[in-house]
Amino acid sequence: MKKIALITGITGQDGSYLTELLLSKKYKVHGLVRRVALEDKNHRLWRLRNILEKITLHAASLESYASIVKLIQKIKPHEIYHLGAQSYIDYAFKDEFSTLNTNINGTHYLLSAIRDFSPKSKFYFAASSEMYGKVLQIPQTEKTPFYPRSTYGISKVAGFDLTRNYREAYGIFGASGILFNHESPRRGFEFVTRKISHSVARIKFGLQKDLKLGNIKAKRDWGHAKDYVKAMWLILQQKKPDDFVICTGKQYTVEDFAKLAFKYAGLDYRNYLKIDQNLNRPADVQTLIGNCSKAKKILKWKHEFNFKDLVKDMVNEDLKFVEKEGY
Ligand code: GDR
Repeated sequence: MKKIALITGITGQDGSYLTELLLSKKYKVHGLVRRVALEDKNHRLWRLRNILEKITLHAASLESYASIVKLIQKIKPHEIYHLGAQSYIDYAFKDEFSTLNTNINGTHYLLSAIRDFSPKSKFYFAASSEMYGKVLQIPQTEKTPFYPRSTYGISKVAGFDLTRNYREAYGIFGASGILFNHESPRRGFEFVTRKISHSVARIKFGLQKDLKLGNIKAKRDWGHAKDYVKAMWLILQQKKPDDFVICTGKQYTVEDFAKLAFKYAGLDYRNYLKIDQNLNRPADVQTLIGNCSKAKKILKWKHEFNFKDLVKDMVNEDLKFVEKEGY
């Protein structure tokens, strides 16, 4: 019998790569999407356009417990990957209320529905390095205390704790991947790496004059999303549910990313990069770097793409994108 997976956030970067991975492993893949996404396929489902025929999408809402229960009862998934969330940090500052509501309640509704209607379903929670925020330890591991710096980070700590609590209190297979930043050509344009690679391509084709960034001294541990979705799958294939840091263990600044991206396009970043203080966040996460020894040992996971491979992939794909689409 084919394994059945349900993915929330299937239309996003990670959702699309995870779907491709699960299809290659012969899963039957279902996705929870907002009704508007089904009504506006070209715009909202672009990352899934080559595999739409192979998957089943269901209109439901992470804000409605009833719709989640109905879906879980109908599909009876073996594995649930909960990736759906309001995940853009700037927006979390602009709308704290909906970030907290959607992110915390969505996770809680899913866990509660699993406990009451599908207790054998394995549950993956997309936790985040944002939970470490103003870091209390370098590098960060599964044992590092959390110090979130935004409602987004706070909502992820709550989801992480809920997942652990359901595991301990009700025996649910609930596991979290604490994923550090992971990027790709499918990243949304609002995140800094895609903003950089897309702007570089636009500058190269004469569509844009400069690139405005905020805090370019922020340091991140950046990996490729294609590598990271493999870790999600591995986490649910273990005998026992557990939590894992997923990272590369290497750190670069936003400026390093920009410098290299311009270089790959044959441009000198000093001629184009401008600082705009308006892009600074009320509270930013200055430095993140993980240690994923546990994932290496237990999951046998390792990353394939290094920082240079990642920047090159994003710039090359955006050069092709801008040339083809003209924007
Ligand atoms: P992040 O990603 O907040 O780390 O969260 P983002 O790419 O938005 O920011 C990274 C760093 O770059 C600085 N920065 C800018 N950021 C954006 N978006 N735009 C700019 O112009 C800019 N200039 C400088 C930011 O201040 C920040 O320090 C991402 C999200 O995907 C989360 O959902 C996820 O949980 C974490 O990564 C791991």
